[in-house]
Amino acid sequence: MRYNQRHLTRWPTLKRAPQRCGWQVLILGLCAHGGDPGCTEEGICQLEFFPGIGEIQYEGPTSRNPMAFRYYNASEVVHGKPMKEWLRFSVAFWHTFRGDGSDPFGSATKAWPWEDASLDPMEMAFRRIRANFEFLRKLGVEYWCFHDRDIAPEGRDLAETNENLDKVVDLALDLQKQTGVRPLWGTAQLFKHPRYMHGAATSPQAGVFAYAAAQVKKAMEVTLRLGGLNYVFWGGREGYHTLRNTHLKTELDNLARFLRMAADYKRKIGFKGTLLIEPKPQEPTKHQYDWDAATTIGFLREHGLKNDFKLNIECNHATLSQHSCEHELQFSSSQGMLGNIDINTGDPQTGWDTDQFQISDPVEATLLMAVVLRQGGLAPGGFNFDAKLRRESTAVEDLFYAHIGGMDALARGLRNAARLLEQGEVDSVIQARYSSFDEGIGKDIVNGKVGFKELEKYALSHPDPIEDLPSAHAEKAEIVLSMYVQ
Ligand code: XLS
Ligand code: NI
Ligand code: NI
Repeated sequence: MRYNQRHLTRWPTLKRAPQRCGWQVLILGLCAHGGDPGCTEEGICQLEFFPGIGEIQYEGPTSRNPMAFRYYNASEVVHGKPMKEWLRFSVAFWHTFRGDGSDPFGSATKAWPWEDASLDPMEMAFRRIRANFEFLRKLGVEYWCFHDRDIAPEGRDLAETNENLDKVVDLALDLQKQTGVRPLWGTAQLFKHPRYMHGAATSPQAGVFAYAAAQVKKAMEVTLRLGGLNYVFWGGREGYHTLRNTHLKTELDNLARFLRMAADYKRKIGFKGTLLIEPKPQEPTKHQYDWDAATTIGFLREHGLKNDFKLNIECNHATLSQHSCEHELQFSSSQGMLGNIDINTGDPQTGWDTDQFQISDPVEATLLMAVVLRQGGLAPGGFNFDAKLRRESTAVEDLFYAHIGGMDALARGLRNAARLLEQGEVDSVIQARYSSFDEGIGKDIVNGKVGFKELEKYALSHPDPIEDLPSAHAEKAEIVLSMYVQ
């Protein structure tokens, strides 16, 4: 999008006189790749995409400053670890640096200062990468997530596309070295290009399967090169529009073949990160095979892939599949399969993947963080903000407000969840409810000492259990929870 007058007035970055900018010279002063106009050879930085915004500070819960953290204090130890280790926040490159506000009913609304349609696509790619690292540094976030195609443009053929990706990755690697930032995960975009209209790994065309495999191979290699900690598979087109033209079993078997090849290749190149599958029930397809956590784990078990993959649970996908995010986390965690969270929220009135920042629901944040604390954290996974601004939020400050709000909500949830676990009150309510399995016949059931015959004998010789069936105290349990939500 062309840099228009309105934004030049508001963000006069490109018109400012060059200035020395300390540490930013390191970040923004790299000129080695593609002749980016961002700086001179003397390391004078001309490009700053978020001028006037410094590093975001922690000011505590009484602060009235929306540009400060009220709950997130990166180094503060909560429940035995610094907050940043529990939370491991990541910025999603596609939403933050490629999101333009367009939707199926309207065109782009944002005119971000790094976009300049007069530049060649590779120069544009370099500018976005620089903007990403400036944003991460100012926000105090140490991880980022990307799709291959949102960081680098496609070339004339796959070979040129791979070269483009390598050049952008070279720049990202330089900037990473200076900042210590790493990818939380990388992924291949197998849903946007029309070649994937029938699916990628589940396409009825073998050539498309092969192309998708080549794309994932390359995306895994660059994720490894960048020191990425995980690699994600989201099957945006792995599903169907109608069963009238779909061979369900062939598609599912091919999906399993594809994932097995990916796991084999991971071992071959020595990528130590976790492979993650991100369930989503529908959108863009009517039915996606990785419907929810239970379906996905069942599929992995069926195909002997359970030890090679974990899940990346996205909250808005959880609600699209008619679950709560807490349910999806608890279910995955109970199977030892919770690897990462794409943190966002949906809108109950809208009913699609609105990918909103979860800013104002401390109850949900507390419940999610309780699952994470109970399993001892998410590492090497973390919380990726797979979330975008509303279409009408068009100022660059909004990118900061959104992420600050999202980070603070989870930090608040973390503080609450830590108290909740440390006091043990909620857990003891649950434990008490199942205490009949700790002794007597309950213990025998758990230990496999009895079968139907022994249980019938027990039932015939004991009073009907209805006589002392305890209350579930559901409302009391909610009151106890509410005592911990601050
Ligand atoms: C879309 C997905 C996508 C994945 C990465 O709904 O959430 O953004 O996280 O491909
Ligand atoms: Ni996601
Ligand atoms: Ni999503």
